[in-house]
Amino acid sequence: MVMHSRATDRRNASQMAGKIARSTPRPPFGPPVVRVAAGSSRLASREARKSLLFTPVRESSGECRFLLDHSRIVMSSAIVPSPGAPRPLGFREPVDLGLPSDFRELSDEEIFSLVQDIDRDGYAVLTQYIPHSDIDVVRRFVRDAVTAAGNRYVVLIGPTPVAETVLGKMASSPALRRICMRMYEIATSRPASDQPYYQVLRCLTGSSGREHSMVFHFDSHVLAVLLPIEVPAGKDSGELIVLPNIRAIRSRYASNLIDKILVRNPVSQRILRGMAKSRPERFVRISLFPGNLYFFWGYRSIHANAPCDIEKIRATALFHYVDPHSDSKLKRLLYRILPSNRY
Ligand SMILES: O=C(O)CCC(=O)C(=O)O
Ligand SMILES: [Fe+2]
Repeated sequence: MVMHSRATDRRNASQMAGKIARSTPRPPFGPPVVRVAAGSSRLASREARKSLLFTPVRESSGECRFLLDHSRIVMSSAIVPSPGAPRPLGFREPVDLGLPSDFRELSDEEIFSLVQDIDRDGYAVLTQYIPHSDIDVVRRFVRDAVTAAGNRYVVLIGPTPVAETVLGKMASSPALRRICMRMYEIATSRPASDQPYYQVLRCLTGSSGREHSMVFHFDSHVLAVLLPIEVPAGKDSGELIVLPNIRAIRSRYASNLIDKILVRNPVSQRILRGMAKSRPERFVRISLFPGNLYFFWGYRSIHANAPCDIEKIRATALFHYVDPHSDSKLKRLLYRILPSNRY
C-alpha cells in the first residue's frame, strides 16, 4: 500500500516506497494522563435511543451549545494515556525498537510537504492512509449509530464510543500523533502541545443532517484532521468547502471570539452561502474519499460541509488538535456562565 501526500502524489510512488524509512512508535515519556470529554457513553446501552436533551456539549467545531432534540449526541468519559507526551522541539525518532508499527510514519520531509500543501492549497491529503477493511468496520458502526438515533443526525464525541473501531486506534496512534505535532510545530514555530485531540464522529443524514450542512465556522483548534467514512455518491456528496487560511492564530481569546461572532451570525452565514453559490472559485471544494486523510488549518479557515442527499449517510471523523486558548480565563468564564454559548 502506498500512502502519500498530494505533493508526493505527483512523484513516482515506487520512488517514494523506497525512500520512506519505516520506524516504530517510541515509548511515551513518563506516564501522563489526559481527561477526555465528560458525560457517559450511551451508545452501547439501550439508552442509545434516548435523546440527551438540553445537555451542554461542545459541537464538532469545539464550540459549546445546547443540544436540539433532533440531534443525537453521545459523549464519552475516559482517562487515557496521552499518546503524544510532550517532547523537545526537534526531537527525532531514536532507533527502531522492533515494536509493531501502527499507521505509517511519515518522514519529516513528508510532513513539511503536508504543511506546504495546506499553506498553498488550503488542505493536504494522505491518500489511502486508513485501510479499507478498517473503514468497512467503522462504516457499519456508523450505520448502527444512525439507526439507533432514529435515522437522524448523530455526533459522537471523544474516544470511548468509537474505541473498538479504527477511530480508537487513530486516537492513540503514535504515528498520527507525531504527524500532528510536527505539523503544528512547523506551521506555528511553537512547541507541540500535549492536549488530547478533540475527537468527533459526525454522521449526517435526513433533514437534520441538512441543518448541519453549510454552517460556516472557524474551529477552536489549529489543525483539523478529517477521515471520511461514508460519502454519498452522486450530486449532493457533501464536499468540504473551505475559505483557506484567512486569519492568523489570535494571541488573545477575545479576538478569536470576535472572529467567531462575525462568522457565526445569520447575516454572515447568508452571505457566505450566497458567495459559495455565486463565487464558487473563491472556495476550495474538496471531494472526500473514504480512507484518505485530509488536513487543514481549521482555526484559520472558514469552512463547512456541503449538503448531502438526505436519503444517504455522510460520516466523517475529525481529530482537532491544539486549542490555542485553552488557558484563557475569559473562555473558562464564558463556558461557566453561558454553557450554551457557542464561542
Ligand atoms: O464534516 C466535515 O466535513 C467538517 C466538520 C467540521 O468542520 C468540524 O467538525 O469542525
Ligand atoms: Fe470545523
